[in-house]
Amino acid sequence: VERYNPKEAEPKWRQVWDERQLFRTDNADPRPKYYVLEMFPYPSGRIHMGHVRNYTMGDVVARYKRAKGFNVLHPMGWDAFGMPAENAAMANNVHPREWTYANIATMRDQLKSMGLSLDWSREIATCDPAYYRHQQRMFIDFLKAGLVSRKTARVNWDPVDHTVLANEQVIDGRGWRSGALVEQRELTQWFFTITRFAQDLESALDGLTRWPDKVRIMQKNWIGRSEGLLVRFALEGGDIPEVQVYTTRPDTLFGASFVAIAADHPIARKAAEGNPDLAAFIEDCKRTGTAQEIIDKAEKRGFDTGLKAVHPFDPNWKLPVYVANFVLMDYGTGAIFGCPAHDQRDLDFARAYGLPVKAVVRPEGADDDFAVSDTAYDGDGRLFNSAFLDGFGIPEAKEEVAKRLESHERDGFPVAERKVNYRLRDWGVSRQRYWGCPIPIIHCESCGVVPVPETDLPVTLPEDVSFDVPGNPLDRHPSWKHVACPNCGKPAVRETDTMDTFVDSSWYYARFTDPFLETEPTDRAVIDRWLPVDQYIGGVEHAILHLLYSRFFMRAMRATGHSGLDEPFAGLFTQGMVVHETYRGADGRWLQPSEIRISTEGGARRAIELANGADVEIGSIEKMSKSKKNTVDPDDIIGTFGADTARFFMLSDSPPERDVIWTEDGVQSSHRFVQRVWRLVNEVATITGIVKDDEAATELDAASLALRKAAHRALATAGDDIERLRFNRAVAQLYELTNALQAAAVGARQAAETGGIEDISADMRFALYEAATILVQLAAPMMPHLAEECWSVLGYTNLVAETPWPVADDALLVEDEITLPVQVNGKRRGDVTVARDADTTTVEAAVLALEAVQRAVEGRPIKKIIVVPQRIVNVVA
Ligand code: ANZ
Ligand code: ZN
Repeated sequence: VERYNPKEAEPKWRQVWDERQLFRTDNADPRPKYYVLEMFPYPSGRIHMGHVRNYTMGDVVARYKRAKGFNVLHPMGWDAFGMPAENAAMANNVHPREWTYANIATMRDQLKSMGLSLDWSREIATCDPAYYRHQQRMFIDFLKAGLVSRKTARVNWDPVDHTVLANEQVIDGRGWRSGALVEQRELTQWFFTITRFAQDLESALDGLTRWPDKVRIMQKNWIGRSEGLLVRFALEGGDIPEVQVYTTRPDTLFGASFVAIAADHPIARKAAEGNPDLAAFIEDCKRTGTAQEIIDKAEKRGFDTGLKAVHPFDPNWKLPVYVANFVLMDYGTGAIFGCPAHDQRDLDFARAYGLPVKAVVRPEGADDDFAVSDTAYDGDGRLFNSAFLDGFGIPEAKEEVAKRLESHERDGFPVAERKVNYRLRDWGVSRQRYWGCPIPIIHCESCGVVPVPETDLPVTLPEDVSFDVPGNPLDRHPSWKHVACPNCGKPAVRETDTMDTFVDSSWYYARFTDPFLETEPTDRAVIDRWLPVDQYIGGVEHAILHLLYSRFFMRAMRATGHSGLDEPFAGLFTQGMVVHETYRGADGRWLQPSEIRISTEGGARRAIELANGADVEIGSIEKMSKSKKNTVDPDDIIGTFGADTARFFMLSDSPPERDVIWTEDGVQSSHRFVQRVWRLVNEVATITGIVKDDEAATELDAASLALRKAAHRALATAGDDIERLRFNRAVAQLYELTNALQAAAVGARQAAETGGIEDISADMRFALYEAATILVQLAAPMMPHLAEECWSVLGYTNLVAETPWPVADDALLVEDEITLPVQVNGKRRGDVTVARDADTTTVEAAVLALEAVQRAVEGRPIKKIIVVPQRIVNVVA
């Protein structure tokens, strides 16, 4: 046969699928539903290998579930708002919309060339007013339900992108996109009150059993639940009577050596009046970021206010009160008591300011002079140096302190109160950018904040904007923001902030269930049937933000009647990255894989630069990235080898949760497999012709039976592997079946050479044809184009993509032979293979016939043979 030509076959089959609308999903289809979704792409320009891997995995699941009889929803869209479009506008003077839609067009074609079984009729782009009008509607619904708030807050300001960043978008003190050092600014911002659901977001994680543990742990840590105590300390030396601190370690109260408050704590502000040095210190503190990481790394600094805090268990014990840079205003109460012996931050602080360090918890077995020097002790142990707590364990001591202070009153109120705290903050969604969803609010001098009436939605972005100066183009647009107040009709201004693009991606999966609906974001009946997404697949880099925001959104949508569910994603899979070797030329330039050639001489790999023949340094294997130039363009691979080869390679080389190393050899070998399957299926078709099911013999000869067993075993195992997303193992099954089928086909051909093809037994023809059929069906989710081509070679007139998944015959899955170890006088001499149900006499005869046994017996008389059924045989001579 001719070589398989993907360039011809692939577009042909895609057209057939298209014409038959095979992957269009009907919401009214009564079959059980299966919703498989991959994280939708940002239209950055071109797809990369990470996309190829992600979407191939999802497509295998979609095609498999479709064959298993599910009504599958497998949609695709574009996370289309965001800064890069504006950056491109600034750099190349092209409108963000044009840039975005041009990229979408390119990437859509690229994705289509992969042969993904997507329902393209449901495609959405988040920058389309037909999408974001519903987001604006939900914003208003959330606002009315108290799930949106407007607060003045100190925010992270990116001086390069000229926008606010969420804490999560500040990495090592720098903007996650621009890399610029983040500054602090005081701004009025819109927030989603995600903290309302903190407790539920945390506790519901336990029910997400089909999520990776690591993702659940990351979310748990992010939400950061802690159980503690609010303790009131009386203050002396000023007008303010007391300060309330939050502590999770009330057991360490007898080790307290100071009280510290945040720079923007009201007491600090008050104390700074008439104390210019303190005022200057406070100003200085505010310049460091609000993100936890920045604070953890900064040097601990403080300023003594002169105030004294009275220890709650000893009126004569006075603690100094500092303003400290490591205490945050927006956590707990913005005030702490410091216990240096048992908290590292407090210890660093105490050492810097010469404060006492008194240990009150010591590990089991330590003696009375247990002390800490440079490292705080935060381990387990027993209380000492602690009055009535001496000898208590930590939990008991915590409980005792809580109980005593709770029942102790000052000025008619308990001195302490138990409190569960969360590290989670409300989600600031205001962005001072153009290319985002406008926040549908109008500010009126008389009426205040007025939501845009539903009939006026969507609030669309103006087209005529400029990007020649920094700042928000919406804000400086001459007319866009000036409107009449919907309430009183007086001149008013629009909100010029747009929403964080994470809002767009927090509900797109819900919109996919009915993207045609114009009047509402979602249809309750439809969304509640489709959601949760059965299998969500994407990168682990979204483990916290995107997934947490989506979980919040589902809850908020439920609270406002847009859905009846809490959790958007029942199953989550986080795939590994695509990595590749890096190359550097003699002058240190990064080189693309296509710019070099590798040769192997005497076992050593050497690389040269194609352009000049110079030596190239082969560097470490790293995530494909433009900066290191170690990328391979999916278009090149698909153009050269076809989509099926690229897909197959992505599935075959390593477990899907691990990184896969892209290598030229790997791609070549995947392509050889494509060709091999093609030749093999053609060979089988030639030998067998079309074999009908009813030609199955009841009693097959041994070789035919063995082939049938191999095929059914591969079928059962691979199906199970795909269910569990163990794609590389499913691939291994495909290889095994191919080997078995090839061996059988060669054997049959040899037998036929003496006679003619017509001399191949009916049994074998049946088994070959069946095995080839199963092989093609197993291959179909992974290499869908090749599978269709092979399917028609086998004479099937329908499409493999519309053929139900074959059912493995249980009778063929049982192993009916068994191998038992054989011992002679207690020493292992060999194995015997017998029928599973063989009787003792048969087993004995088979054992005695073994050459190894005869040699070991050396002619001595056999005293007895002990057969332990299914286990072992012992010969006593
Ligand atoms: C006394 C103490 C002694 C503390 C000790 C810890 C160890 P988590 O578990 O994360 O909730 N803290 C409270 N509010 C703070 C704020 N606004 N800024 C900085 N630190 C703050 O942490 C709770 C602990 O962090 C609290 O318990 C408090 O210090 C500190 F041996 O109180 B602890
Ligand atoms: Zn008004």
